[in-house]
Parts: sequence; C-alpha cells; structure tokens
Amino acid sequence: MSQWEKFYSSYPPPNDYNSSLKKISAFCEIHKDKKIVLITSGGTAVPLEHNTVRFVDNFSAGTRGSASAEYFLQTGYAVIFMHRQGSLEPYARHFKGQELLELLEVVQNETGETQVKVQDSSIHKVLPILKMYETVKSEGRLIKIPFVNLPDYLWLLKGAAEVFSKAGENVMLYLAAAVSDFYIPPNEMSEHKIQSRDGALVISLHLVPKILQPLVNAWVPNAFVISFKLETDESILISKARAALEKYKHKLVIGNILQTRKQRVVMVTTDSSYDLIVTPDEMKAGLEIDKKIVDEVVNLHELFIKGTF
Ligand code: 9Z3
Repeated sequence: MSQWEKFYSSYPPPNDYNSSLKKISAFCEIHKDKKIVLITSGGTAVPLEHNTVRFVDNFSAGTRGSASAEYFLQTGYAVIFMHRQGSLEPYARHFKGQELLELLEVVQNETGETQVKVQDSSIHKVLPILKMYETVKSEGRLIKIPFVNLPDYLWLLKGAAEVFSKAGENVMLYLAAAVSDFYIPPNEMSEHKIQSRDGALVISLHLVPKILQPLVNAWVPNAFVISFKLETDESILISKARAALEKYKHKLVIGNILQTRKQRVVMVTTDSSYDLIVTPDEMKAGLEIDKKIVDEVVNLHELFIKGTF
C-alpha cells in the first residue's frame, strides 16, 4: 500500500463527501463546454485530539484563492472554489466584518418607513462587485466546497479529481491552499482533550504524503495542474519549485515568499522562471497581483490545450 493509500484508509471521508461530489459532478456536466478551474484556498487545520479542542493551523487567509476566483470568473471560467470554512470567499471578501457596517446606513423613506441603504459614498465600491456577483450567480458559474481539516481537504481533492478523470485539458487545478506538511496519525492521537496536568506537551508530527504525485500522474493526467510553493527564504524558492516540477511532472509552479506574496510571484516552468510584479502605484490604483497571475495562467492554459505548453 502506498503512503497516500495508507493515509486515506486511516480516515473516513467527511460527512458531506457524497453530496459534495454530486454537486461537483453536476456542475461539471452543466459547464462541460467551458473551461473549468478547481481552486483550493485557505489553510488546513491539523487536529491534535479525536475530540478536537486544539489543532495546528497556519496563516493563510484565502486572499490568493478568493481573489483569483473572481478573476477566473471574469474571463468566463466556471469555478469550483474549495476553501477553508471561514476563510475569504470571492466577492464577499470585499465586505467583511466591521467594513460591512461602515458601508450601510439606516434611513427613513418618504413614507416614514425605516430602511437600510448603502451609503452614497460607498456605492461606487459596492455596485461593481454586486453586479459581477449577480451575473456569476445567475449563470451558475461558481460553486463552493468547504473544508476545515487536513483529511477532509485531501478526501475532497481526491474525490473532485476522480470526477475530473473523465474530463480533458479544459480542466485546471489551481492549488493555492496552504496545506499542512505535518499531521498526527489517528492511531497516535489522544481520544480526549490533552491534559495539562501531564506536564509539557511533546507531540510527534508525521509527514503528510505528497498528494501531487497521484494527483498529477494517476487521477487527472490530462488536466492542467498548477501548484503553489511558499517559502520564507528567497534563496531556495526557485530550486524548490523546480524540484517539485521534476518530481511530480506537472507544468507550472508559482512560487511566492510569505512577506511579499501580494507584490511578487515567480512563475517556474521546467525551462524558465520569470517574475510577475505589482508596483506600488499599481497597488494604490487597486490592481491585485492575482489578476496578473490569472491573466498569465489563462494564456498558458490556452497553450496547454493546444499542446504547445
Ligand atoms: C500559496 O503559496 C499561496 O499563494 C498562499 C496565499 C498560501 C501563500 P493567502 O491565502 O496566502 O492569500 O493568505 N499556497 C501554497 C502553499 C503550499 O502549501 N504549497 C505546498 C508546498 O509549498 C505545495 S502544494 O509544499
């Protein structure tokens, strides 16, 4: 049994697994004449106990995934947005928490009825986003599949890949989620809340099997797979990205550094690497690097479909 087979056999699929796959399958059928992208987004939680009180998590807010989803939708793609529950989502990301309260005001209309309306000063921000959202909704071009923890993420990715196995080059996987490299196997996990009376906590985290291996080579051999590589040390970014390409044999790794991920990424192919950058002026004007990434990736997908990438 391979490492990833062992991993899957030690966890049950998530509760909503079958309904999620049915949803993905129906979506693919409806949009079979379009380009479809599966975007993964946000971080995976790694539970420390079966009755989980504590878990290991990471920084990912889901900006890359949710912003990219909007830009793919703008270019006509159908989007399956597989995201960490509670992380940023396309369109909604612009109106979170306190900001939403600042956009609205309570007014009375001519007949004295109390109403909630968008403040005049905010209409220019709200209207274009709402219009885009409504278009996408009426066309049914976006579905959202939530996950919380690492096993659920891996099950859903495998299940989605099985749905795609019949699909061709029109399908893209855009793996922007920050997936944990480490986990505690269920047979080593405490059943109940770990007790502090037992003293300092020593846990041993095992390596998560590299899912890109079966994904690229067995589950979706025809799809256009793009993985992301995150580092904090610039000097190893390109070599690690290239090592992933050599190992898993997909076509493109997008590298980014934690602190500068909103300003710069490096596109790494087997024989080239080049930067995409947003300048401070572009940022001030509201341009997001995710727009540049998606424009580039959409072009490469077209070449991939033609067999020239
Ligand atoms: C990324 O590198 C994403 O760009 C970020 C986006 C997670 C940095 P935010 O959600 O951040 O906008 O706050 N994602 C992939 C990271 C990852 O786990 N890659 C694996 C690796 O590096 C390979 S699939 O080994």
